[in-house]
Amino acid sequence: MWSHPKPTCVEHNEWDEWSTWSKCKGRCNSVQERRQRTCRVPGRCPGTNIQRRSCSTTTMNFRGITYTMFENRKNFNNAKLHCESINGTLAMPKNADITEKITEMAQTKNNKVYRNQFYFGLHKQNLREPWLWVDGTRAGTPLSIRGGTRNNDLYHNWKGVEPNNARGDEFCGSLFASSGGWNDIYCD
Ligand SMILES: [Ca+2]
Repeated sequence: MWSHPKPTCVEHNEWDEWSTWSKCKGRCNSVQERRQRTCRVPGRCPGTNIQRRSCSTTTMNFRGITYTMFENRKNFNNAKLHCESINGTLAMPKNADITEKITEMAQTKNNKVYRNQFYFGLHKQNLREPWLWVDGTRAGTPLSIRGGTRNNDLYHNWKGVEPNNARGDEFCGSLFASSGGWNDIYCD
């Protein structure tokens, strides 16, 4: 017996390769990134030359907790309210393992977010008050901090000279996507 081989097909078109994805741009819940490609021979390029996709969220499960990273900018209070509206809280990385996982999540998608920092569940009322997690428990501060209350036996991951209160009203915690280090930053 003999039968014909099956065909092998190649799709002919004249598209160049896709560009890399752009930076995330947009407002509120419509932040998008895009990529594009060019057609070498007009009329021989089926499909679209621009693709867009949402930048909105990245999700991860770790030790029974679901962490979601939102890439749409919000001030601290609105970020906190948003987490509460989906029956959660701002993330509280109370040990190195969680900090590491959250940092991985921040890096998987991009380093494209505004100033490459994410709010998480750490804040203080004013200069003299201690750093608190959003569940009301205390977080650590380094020995070198001026003012405030020192809690050196508690875990912290402040980066370098942080918390430095550089702007005078840096009472909310943010995480550098690049390193996982913490920074004190303004809340609005
Ligand atoms: Ca700072």
